[in-house]
Amino acid sequence: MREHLENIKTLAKADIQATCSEAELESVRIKYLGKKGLLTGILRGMGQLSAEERPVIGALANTVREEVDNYIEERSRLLKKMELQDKLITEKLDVTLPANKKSLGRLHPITQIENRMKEIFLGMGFEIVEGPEVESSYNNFDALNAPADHPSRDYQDTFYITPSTLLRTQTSPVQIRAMQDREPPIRIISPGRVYRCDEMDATHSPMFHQVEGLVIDKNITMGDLKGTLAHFAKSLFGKSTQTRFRPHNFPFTEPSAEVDVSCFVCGGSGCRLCKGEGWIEILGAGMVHPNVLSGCGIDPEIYSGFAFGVGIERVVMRKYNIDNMRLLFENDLRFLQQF
Ligand code: 2NL
Repeated sequence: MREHLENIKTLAKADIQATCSEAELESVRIKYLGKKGLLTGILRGMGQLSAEERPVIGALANTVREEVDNYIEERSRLLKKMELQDKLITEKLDVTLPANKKSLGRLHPITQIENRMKEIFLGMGFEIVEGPEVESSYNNFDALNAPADHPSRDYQDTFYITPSTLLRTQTSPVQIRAMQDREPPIRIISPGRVYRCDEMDATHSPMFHQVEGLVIDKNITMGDLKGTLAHFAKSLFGKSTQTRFRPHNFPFTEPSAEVDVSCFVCGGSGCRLCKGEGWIEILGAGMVHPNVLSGCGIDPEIYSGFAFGVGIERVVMRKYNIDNMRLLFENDLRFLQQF
């Protein structure tokens, strides 16, 4: 019996040392110390022993039981310690790793340039005025001295809503409203969306953006127009930018001009951007036609004024050397994130 108990102790010790987890250890505990366990069985069978043997074997069995119990506890402590160490290694957190960058987003290049233009004109004392994109054909054409047969009035070129309402083809009607409503002096710019019946291609879009400007006062001359646009060009493209006026014709201005700026890449010597010209066209401008003034209730004998219009997309494309207008409207972040 003594030998049997010693064997059980040795076996239990080996079993305990072979366990790798608390769960395994628990099943070993049940195998030896559980209700139907090997040691429990022996302690239960003590009654069959002789009176001399009983206390000796009983004491030994209890010692073995205590020893097995101690082994289990010792093993349990070790397993817990190993488990913790394992966790510390596998669940290691490197707090020095750089955090995931949160992208802040930015303004669309058209909005950026529009804001810059507003800033420049605000600096010269202009007021920003906005107006409706759905306009009367009177404000969009008649008030601007467009003859009845002017090609821009054509249904092919303008989005009409009814014969007398349309999507504005420029922001001039905003300035017409200002002249109808106010007394000079007037010094305003009107930025916004405009619409023309054009197929989307590399240089056209049925919707684009414009900033128009208007100054009406006594003694306003072409000199004021040139000075204003020269300052605008230098502010937008750099101090050394030169401005050139070429004669042109608009129904709403007389005289009229197309305005070029010296190429901001080559400075005027000729390069790929300006196609060897040294100059880049960015504006249309002129002195407000007397018919336009009188049509809005302003006496052209007392007042004179200048007006100009600039397409924002065109400036953005020139400034950043973008060869396809579609890129500005596709909202591909890989493109937009460059600005
Ligand atoms: C262009 C450039 C221009 C105007 C717009 C204007 C507005 C009023 C009266 C007179 Cl209320 N003119 N705007 C003047 C010259 C040019 O736009 O290339 N347009 C086709």
